[in-house]
Amino acid sequence: MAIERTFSIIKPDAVAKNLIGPVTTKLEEAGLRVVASRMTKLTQVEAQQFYAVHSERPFYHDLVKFMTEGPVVVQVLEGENAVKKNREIMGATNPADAADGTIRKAFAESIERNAVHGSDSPENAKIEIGFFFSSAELATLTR
Ligand code: IDP
Ligand code: MG
Repeated sequence: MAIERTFSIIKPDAVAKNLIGPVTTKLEEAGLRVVASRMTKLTQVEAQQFYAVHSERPFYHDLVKFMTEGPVVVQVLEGENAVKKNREIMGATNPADAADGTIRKAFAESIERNAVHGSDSPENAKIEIGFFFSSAELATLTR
């Protein structure tokens, strides 16, 4: 398996609870390397566009509100099988279903306020990385 990249967001709930370090440690301990990282506050339009795939879902409006309530950390993670590895260390969407040792089991409050986002496929990882990081910026930051 070649080295792959995925996209991660440390969501407003986790940032507000001072958990940037502990969340990033879990990612690093899982074998993922942070190759780009930036704190930002999503605008309503950014959150709407980022989660456009969920626009018909009943939770969409609240999700956009949550994702814009405070700063987030957007990251590019690199490693073998990074997309799958990140999904594993994140845990299930609903923390009640998340396995022991996962980020959501340890830090998430609810199915909505669940600490982290992670791309669900290599194709979406590319799209999501491109949403937040320019290719010039990534080229500069790559080891
Ligand atoms: P994922 O983040 O595990 O990939 P998705 O189904 O893609 O889960 O949902 C995106 C985000 O929308 C979730 O991480 C969570 O913040 C929110 N969400 C998903 N399902 C629900 C729900 O049933 N109620 C409230 N919020 C939800
Ligand atoms: Mg998803």
